[in-house]
Amino acid sequence: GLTTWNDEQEDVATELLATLAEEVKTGLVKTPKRLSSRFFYDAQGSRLFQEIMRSPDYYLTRSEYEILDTYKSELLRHFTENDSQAFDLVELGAGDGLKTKILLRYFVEQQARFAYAPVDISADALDELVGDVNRQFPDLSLKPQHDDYFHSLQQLASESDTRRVILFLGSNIGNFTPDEAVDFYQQLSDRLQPGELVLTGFDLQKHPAVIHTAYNDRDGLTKAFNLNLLRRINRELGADFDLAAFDHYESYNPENGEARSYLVSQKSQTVQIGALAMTVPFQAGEIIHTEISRKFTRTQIEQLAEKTGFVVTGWFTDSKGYFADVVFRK
Ligand code: AVJ
Repeated sequence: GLTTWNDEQEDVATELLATLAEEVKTGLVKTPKRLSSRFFYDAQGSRLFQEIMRSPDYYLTRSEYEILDTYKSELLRHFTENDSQAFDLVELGAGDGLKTKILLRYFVEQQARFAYAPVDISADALDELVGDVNRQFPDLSLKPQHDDYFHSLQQLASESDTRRVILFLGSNIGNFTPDEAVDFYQQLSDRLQPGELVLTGFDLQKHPAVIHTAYNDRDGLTKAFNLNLLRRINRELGADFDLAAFDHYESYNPENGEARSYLVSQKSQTVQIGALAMTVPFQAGEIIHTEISRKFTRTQIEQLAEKTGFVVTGWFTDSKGYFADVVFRK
């Protein structure tokens, strides 16, 4: 019933808070200091990310939007195996689902037989998405899940009566290290049955300046998004980070395709983290590494599929060739 569902959601929230504490405790004593980007998405962080997606400098969302809109009918043919088969659309890291709604609308219009199962680490983003999808597509069957990728993968049954199509859009894959990415697809591969699919949005390597600007936008949205992590730690762990004493810095290394976000301490200072009884010293100019956003080559993507037991059966790019949505078939 509803109570059970709410209890489960609360357990997830409690668990996420525990992992934030753990992350802060271990990450801020490392050299260099680090925090994980998975904690960006509290209510305010999710809102800031929505603003980033509308920024003229953050090309990723527009590129992927163009791809999904252009190739929605071809994607549906992939998803139904050309045979109007029923399927479950499981979306990992659904966020506000803006791009996915292009597909949902078209699939509903085409009377495809499918259910939508969005998974997201942000309860706020998920609530909004569920309300929105219910209003726009009242007849669509919805199975939302508040969780992180790791747990949701573990919950993915190794057998299902309905064909599953996993969506992992928006270059969320970019947050993984190369090893984590292999591990992620390996776990998916282990749980999917032959013929089941994964559609992933990969940001492609391109002129380094284009990438650098996307994470250093003119309106300071990425900066605010990055700094919000400190505000969250202040609120949830009783810390006293002075946000004005930290700056945002982005690096892009075109040799390995890694964009990295950092917070930079503007002065020598000490931060107290009440809930952890912890004192964290910062030197002037010292950094906290907060995010990796990896960019891929086509060869890397094909190798990733091959290494983890998938076959690339679809490759869709936008008109600028900035981004690719790629179908992996188990
Ligand atoms: C949501 C992980 C795809 O890495 O591009 C946007 C998050 N970080 N601006 C990305 C983000 C800074 C975004 N992902």
